[in-house]
Amino acid sequence: MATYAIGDIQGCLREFDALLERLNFSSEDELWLAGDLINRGPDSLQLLRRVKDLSSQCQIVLGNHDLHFLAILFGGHKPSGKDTFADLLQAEDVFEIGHWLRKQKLVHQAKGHIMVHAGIPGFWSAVQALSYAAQVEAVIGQDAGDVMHAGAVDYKEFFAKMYGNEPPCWDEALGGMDRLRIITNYFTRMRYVDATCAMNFAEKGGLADTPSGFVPWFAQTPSEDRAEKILFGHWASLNGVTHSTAHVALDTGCVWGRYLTAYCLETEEVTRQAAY
Ligand SMILES: [Mn+2]
Repeated sequence: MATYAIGDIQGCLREFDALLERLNFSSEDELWLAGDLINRGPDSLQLLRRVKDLSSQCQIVLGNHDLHFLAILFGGHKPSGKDTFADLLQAEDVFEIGHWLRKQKLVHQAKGHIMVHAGIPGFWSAVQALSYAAQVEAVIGQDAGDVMHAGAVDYKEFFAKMYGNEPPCWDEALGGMDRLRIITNYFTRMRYVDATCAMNFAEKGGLADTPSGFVPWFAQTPSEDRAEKILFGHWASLNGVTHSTAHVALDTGCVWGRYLTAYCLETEEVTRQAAY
């Protein structure tokens, strides 16, 4: 039995299938997907149907592109010109897929590893990160029967108000949508952070492009010794390089013509499938 973590698939179904074949992926194995399952690539609908069929042996954390789809489906937003999931939005099972997708996590911890789409700020312990993730997961994954406190945000309101770069910094005192938005931004959009814990959303280059006054989130000194290795996607221009054995960058830019990467948690072996 093996556990394989795979980075941003972004609708690259052919490469995903080829990678699973290369791994001899079987019903005994487990798959961890680091988010951005869809968008920019060609087969978002079929990819989500495939992953949903595999969900009994799959752990998924949501990425910014997955949340973007949910914000269109449930939050009243419109697709942008760059989106490539028109097939998904028009599918007869789009709501079945959407309700299943919004039940997925933002952070997953097991087997000595933590998986998240973008990253975990150094100023949060693993326990804090999991508890903040759970606060957002409870909102976006809400069930019809859940009891709502007065003034609480429901999932449709979350997806309607999800977008934005504010507030800029974490503060334990934040509440409501401001608190949910900054937690979501750290877990799904972060690359570089400054000393005030603010994110830089403009720069998307690699380590050599780190803006003045910022560091890559994984280069921050963590507030505690982390027991877990962190697996993350989102940052294709790192091309798998973090210079840190405690941080595994899984997004190797398949949708940009490079590779889809699988990392085996038990052996640390990396398997790559070139983009078609
Ligand atoms: Mn992303």
